[in-house]
Amino acid sequence: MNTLKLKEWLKLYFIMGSNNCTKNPAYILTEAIKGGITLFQFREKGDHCLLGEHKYALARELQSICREYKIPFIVNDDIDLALAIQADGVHIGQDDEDIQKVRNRIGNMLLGVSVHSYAEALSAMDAGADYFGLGPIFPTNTKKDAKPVQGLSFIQELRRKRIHIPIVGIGGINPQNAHLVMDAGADGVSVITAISKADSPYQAAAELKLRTNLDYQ
Ligand code: 3NM
Repeated sequence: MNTLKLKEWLKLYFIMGSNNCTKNPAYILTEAIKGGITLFQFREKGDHCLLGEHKYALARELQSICREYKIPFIVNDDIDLALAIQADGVHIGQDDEDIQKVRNRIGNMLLGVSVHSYAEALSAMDAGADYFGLGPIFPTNTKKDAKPVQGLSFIQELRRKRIHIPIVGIGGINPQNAHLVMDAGADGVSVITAISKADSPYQAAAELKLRTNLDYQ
């Protein structure tokens, strides 16, 4: 897909599943969109997550909100779900289905891949990834099996090695530190808690937007 458009989509990348929410997920997503998120990933994973038809129903509900506001809707990991509801894309990790196989199954849909080393980045690119998620940049409690904190240096390393594929940072990103991730060379920031558990998801998204556009000093 067009790289410039993809980079616009990735700027403020909000991820959420029902177990990341202390309020109604549809309400949080709508507020986050109004605050300025540019893409949404449905990630129904971990303790107490919804399964089967309940998961499917929430995906449809959140997808319809994204469609109303013209925000791309990406599904984490669950390729069958993404295909069944015609999502705009999928995001997978290294422990999920083989990247090349996923690319073959989804055709031209957007494909994001989490990578943790230069070697993983090269093979994900070869297999057809459209963008990378790099993390955890800062400490996070949200993902139980997160790798050790990478800091900003992995983003800088990939840029130094002339990897030009779009990159989003993930893990512990909030309005106070988001500008550091952009300064390191990322095209966008992905957040869960900073928006999903904020008192005002609208305000949190608006602050992140301001700071990822680097209007903020
Ligand atoms: N992936 P929060 S860290 C889903 O390092 C996820 O690949 C990570 O949540 C990775 O914004 C992470 O609440 C959790 O820290 C991000």
